[in-house]
Amino acid sequence: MPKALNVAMIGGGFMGKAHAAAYAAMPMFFWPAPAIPVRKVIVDVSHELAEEGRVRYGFEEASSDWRAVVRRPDIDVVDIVTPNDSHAEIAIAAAEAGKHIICEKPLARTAAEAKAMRDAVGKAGTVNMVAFNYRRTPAVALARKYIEEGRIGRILNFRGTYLQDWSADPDSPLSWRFQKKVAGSGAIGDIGTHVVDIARYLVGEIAEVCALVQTYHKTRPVQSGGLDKLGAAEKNATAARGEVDVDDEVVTLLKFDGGAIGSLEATRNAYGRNNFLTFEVHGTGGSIAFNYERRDELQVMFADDPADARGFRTVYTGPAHPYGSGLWPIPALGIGYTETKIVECYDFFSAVVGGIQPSPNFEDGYRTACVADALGESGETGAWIKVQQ
Ligand code: NAI
Ligand code: SOE
Repeated sequence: MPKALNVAMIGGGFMGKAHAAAYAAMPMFFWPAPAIPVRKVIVDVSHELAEEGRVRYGFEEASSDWRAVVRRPDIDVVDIVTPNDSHAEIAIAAAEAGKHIICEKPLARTAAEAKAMRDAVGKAGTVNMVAFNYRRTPAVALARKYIEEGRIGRILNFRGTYLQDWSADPDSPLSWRFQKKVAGSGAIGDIGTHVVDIARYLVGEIAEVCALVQTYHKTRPVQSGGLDKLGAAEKNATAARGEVDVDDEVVTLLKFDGGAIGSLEATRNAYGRNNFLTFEVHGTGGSIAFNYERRDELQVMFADDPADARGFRTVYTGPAHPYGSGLWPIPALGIGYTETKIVECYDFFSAVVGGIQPSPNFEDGYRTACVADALGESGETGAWIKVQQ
């Protein structure tokens, strides 16, 4: 039987729900499971919230003291699903206590914070992962497989977008995602980093950026409560307004270490776009296109297709593709957000049991944070900025 490993999950909001669902479901999909994640303790800011999370998400215990919990000898894994300002403090304490850590993205508010986290897990020698789950969509992993196999040839260009509209309304609430001291940055860190992670996964390190960064709505109505209601649930034009000190949108050119070029756009103000995370990769041997809103599908064109059959084909992911053995038995039954988190959970526990570092780990999270910092600096100065590495 797989070994049971005790998880302490810090935070019980949107990602608390996603991670708890993945802990419960992972062994049902991937069997034999690398380990059985035991939902041991959930921590939130108050005992009432933690207790609600315990009942709702199936944890054995509830606590409002993460410092005490991460030191407990019976805890194997610390899962950080709090807003960005607490990632570093919790992760460093968990590393010092010798725990394996999975931390939500962005790894931290700045590259300096991310570096301290990377150094702490390096010193501890424990397994660490940053939860950029979109690269675990089977179609995205399939794109990587084609690229690794050389089927797209040498990569010339990467074009990535992440477009949402949940904050397009200027009266949608000012949550922690619009406060620099909590979030670090706006669209850059929140969603741009997902594209950076995919770009690094598929193409390699980003060497230089030249970005335009805009904040369209400088104030928003202050939101009640700590949970981010992500725009739609509370629109109150009469509430007191607070200052937005993060970016709404970033548009950038990219130069990669390996010689490829590209672009990235990220905004949460694009009316009509929901979770429009897309990329197109052009190589000397073909092209690949993906849109998360149609995440069962990968569009592929191979340059050596017969002349009378040239064009994109649609590959529906299924058992023949990455993670297919654990997911559903027929292509296009439907991959959802939860499946990406189940796969992430599977890869994380496989790494813990196998004693290897998964990818993306804190080193990757740090490098992505360096790109995010460079985007912010380029937006301010208007200059091409070399990414610190
Ligand atoms: P949320 O606002 O829905 O929930 C945050 C939770 O953390 C709340 O329960 C809050 O009370 C709790 N919390 C805050 N400070 C705490 C502390 N010091 N100790 C214990 N609990 C604390 O936030 P959400 O959307 O779940 O975001 C959490 C993290 O996950 C962020 O870093 C965010 O960027 C990331 N995220 C990642 C996604 C992905 O697709 N990988 C999707 C959504 C969020
Ligand atoms: C809000 O933009 C958000 O919840 C991000 O924080 C997540 O990372 C993204 O996956 C979904 O949208």
